[in-house]
Amino acid sequence: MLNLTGKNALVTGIANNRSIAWGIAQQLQAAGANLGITYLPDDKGKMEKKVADLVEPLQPSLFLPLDVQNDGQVESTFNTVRDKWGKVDILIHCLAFANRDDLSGDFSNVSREGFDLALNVSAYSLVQLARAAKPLMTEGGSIVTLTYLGGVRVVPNYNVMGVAKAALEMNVRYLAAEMGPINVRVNGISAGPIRTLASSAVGGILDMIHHVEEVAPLRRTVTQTEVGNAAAFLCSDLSSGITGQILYVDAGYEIMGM
Ligand code: 0WE
Repeated sequence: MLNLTGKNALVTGIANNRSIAWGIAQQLQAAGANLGITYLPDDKGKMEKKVADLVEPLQPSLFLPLDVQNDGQVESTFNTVRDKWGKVDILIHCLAFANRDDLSGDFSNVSREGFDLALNVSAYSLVQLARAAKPLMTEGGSIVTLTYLGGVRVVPNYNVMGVAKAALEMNVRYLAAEMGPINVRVNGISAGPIRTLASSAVGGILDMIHHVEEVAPLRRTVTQTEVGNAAAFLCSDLSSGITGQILYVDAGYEIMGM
C-alpha cells in the first residue's frame, strides 16, 4: 500500500486552505510523510502567520521562507533543510505567477518583463529547486510539479501562463532524464480548474468550471484532495517505474474533442 513513512517531503506553494499544495500536504502527511512547509514571506509577516496556523495540525518538522526570486533565501532555506533533515525524499513544486494584466486580453501584448516574470517564477523555479534538492536526494526521490492544460492547448486568457506551463512540462522531461540515474523521478500533475486564491483572481473562472462540469467524463471538477492523492501516488513506491510524465487529474476533460 501507499506508505511514505520515513520520507521527508518539502512542500512549496501553500497560501491558504484552498491551495492545491495544501491538499497535497495533507495527503502526504496522511500517508506518513514527515513534512517541511515553505511559505512566501511578505513584509508584514502576515503570510508566515497564516500558513503557520493552517499547517500546525500537520506538525511539520520544518517551516521555512522560500521566495524563488531571492537566490540567497533559497540557498539558506536549503542549507537549513540539509542541516535539520540530512536528506530530502520528496519535493512538491506548486509555484506560479504572472502579472494579472497578462492573464487577459491579447496574448501578444505581453511585455518582455511580464514574459520574464511568468517564466522565471512558474518554470525556472522548478529547475532552481530541483538543483538545490538534488544533492540532498541521496536515497533517490520524487519531484512533483503542478501544471495545466493551458500549457498544451490554447485556453482563453491563460496567455503567458500557458507558455510558462509548456516550459515547465519540458523542464519535467529534461530533469527526469538528468536525475533518473540517481533514482530521482520527476513528474507533473495537470490538474483541472479548481477554485483557489490564484484562479479566483481570474475573470471567468466560474464559467470555465461550469464548462468542465458539463463536458468532462466525470461531469464534475476535481478536488484538492484528489490532486493530493495523485501526488502521494507519484511520491510513493507505487509509481516507481514512472518518470518524466504528466498525469492528468482533471475528471477526464483532456480526452474530449467536442
Ligand atoms: O495556473 C493557474 C493560475 C496561475 C496564476 C493566476 C494568477 C491570478 C492572480 C498565475 N498568476 C496569477 N497572478 C495574479 O495576479 N491556473 C491553472 C488557474 C487558472 O488561471 C487562469 C485560468 C485558470 C484555470 C487564467 C486564465 C484563464 C484560466
